[in-house]
Amino acid sequence: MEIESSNNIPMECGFHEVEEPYSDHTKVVRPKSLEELIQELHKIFDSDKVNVDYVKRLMTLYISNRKDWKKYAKFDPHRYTRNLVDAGNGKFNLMVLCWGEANGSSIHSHANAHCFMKVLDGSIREELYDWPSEDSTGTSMSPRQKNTYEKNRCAYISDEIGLHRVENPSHSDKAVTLHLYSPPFDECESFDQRTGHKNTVKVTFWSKFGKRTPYGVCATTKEERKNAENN
Ligand code: CSS
Ligand code: FE2
Repeated sequence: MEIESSNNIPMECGFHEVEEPYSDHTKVVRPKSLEELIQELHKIFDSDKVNVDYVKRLMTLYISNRKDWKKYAKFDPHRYTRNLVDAGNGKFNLMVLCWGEANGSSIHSHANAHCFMKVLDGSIREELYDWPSEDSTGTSMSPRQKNTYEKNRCAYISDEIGLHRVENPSHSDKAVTLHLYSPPFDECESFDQRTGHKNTVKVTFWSKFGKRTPYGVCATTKEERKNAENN
């Protein structure tokens, strides 16, 4: 008769190396919904160290389902909109960006934040640029790389990688993207492609948590609110 023994269960030893959670991007589990994705993001960003590959993989694995995000998909006929989905306990902002046919951004930086961009619908074209140097002042900027991201793909950029311009290349279809910025920011720099000159610009929300932001109240920070009141 065989006696079941617990000897084959590895003993917890006080000195073995404990792997940091959320550090191995080959072990990411697919989130079944946007809600599950958000729950995971909260856990990951609870820690101060964030593994970029892990977050990118997690966002890629979520299979876009319109039902999950349609309440955030609010379009403006003239330009792309930014719609806040989750304020990430102050650690990150998660938002849905809605790009009408042929809508695009300016060339811009990301305020020292990590920027993850997942395509929820349509496709997105990105042009990557180097930061203009002192000697290049007054000359036009040309892209060093062009990427196209199809539905469910996830891109990543930071100020260390460079600047970019993002656009919906389609003249017949809309595009929707999910962006995570950590830490959150409310202004960034926008560049004039012809001269490389930059301006600081405020970024605002078209809606928050599915509700259209009332005029003059799109501010998230105290200072932003004060500015809005003074304008
Ligand atoms: N950074 C732009 C979108 S392209 S990543 C924005 O937040 O409006
Ligand atoms: Fe961007």
